[in-house]
Amino acid sequence: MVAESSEVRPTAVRRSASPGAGARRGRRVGRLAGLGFGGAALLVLLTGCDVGAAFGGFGWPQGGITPEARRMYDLWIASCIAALVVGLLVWGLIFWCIVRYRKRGNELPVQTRYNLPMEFLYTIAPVLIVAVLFYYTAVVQTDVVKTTSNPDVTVEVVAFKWNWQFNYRDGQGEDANTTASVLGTSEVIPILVLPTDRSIRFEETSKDVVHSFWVPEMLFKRDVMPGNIRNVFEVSRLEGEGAYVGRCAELCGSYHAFMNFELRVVSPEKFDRFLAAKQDGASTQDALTAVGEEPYAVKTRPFETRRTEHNFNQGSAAVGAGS
Ligand SMILES: [Cu+2]
Repeated sequence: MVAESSEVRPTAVRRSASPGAGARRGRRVGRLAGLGFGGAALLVLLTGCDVGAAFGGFGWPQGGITPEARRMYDLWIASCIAALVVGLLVWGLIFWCIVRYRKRGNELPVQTRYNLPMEFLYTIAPVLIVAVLFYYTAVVQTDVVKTTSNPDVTVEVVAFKWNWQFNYRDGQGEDANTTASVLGTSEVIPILVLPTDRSIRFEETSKDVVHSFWVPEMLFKRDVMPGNIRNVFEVSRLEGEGAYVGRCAELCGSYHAFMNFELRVVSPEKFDRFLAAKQDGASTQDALTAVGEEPYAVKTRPFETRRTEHNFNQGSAAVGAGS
């Protein structure tokens, strides 16, 4: 019985040329159609059509406030659609084969081997898919990390355990001068005020260990390194006025979770007035009030650091009380 079913009969192999050819053609046409549809979906999505919103962004955070954030979002959505198209095609073929070629008796089905066009197709198709994904990823990544020679605003981000300082600079690089500065403390969340519709360059440096500057709505974070490393990135513009929480996204010590700041995006006119007030010596809170903004952070608050306590468990008097 076993010997009989595993035996490949020459007649069966020969016969495969005619009935198998139709199935092969159909499958090839199906796969090519899937590829074509996937490519078309990728193109449509990369040109700005937001199908992803209907699917909750396929898990990607929505509501980006920079053109760069939107481009990354579009890339993710397009990649998900392409993956789904390929997935549906493959699942469809699997289930179709399960039903179409289920065991009907002891007769060995048509054996198809050394089918060169088929092997060529399932080697080339994945390579093509990866190449297309790689191409669009490289294009978007290059765009996101691109810097320009003359940004409208340059801000130096100084991270330290466990807070932030934001220095508004009159030029680029270490040699430029700070014209105004915002410094956070344990009691006051630092507010990074920036304008809409202007390109902004962030120059990051750390006083101690590695931190990471992260505003979730920018869909971007970049490590802030100590020493001579000055990490730089730019956003071509901020699109939505409002307040956005910012965080340190690199575990940097025991108070790492307390390193919040607030990004306050205001109109260019308000920003100019805010900066002028700061340069005249006003405090950040006074300057914010002067331009009609909330003086303190609205999206996050200072954490209870308990720095006066000898232990981290206020509810438990026994801990640390014996010394
Ligand atoms: Cu940190």
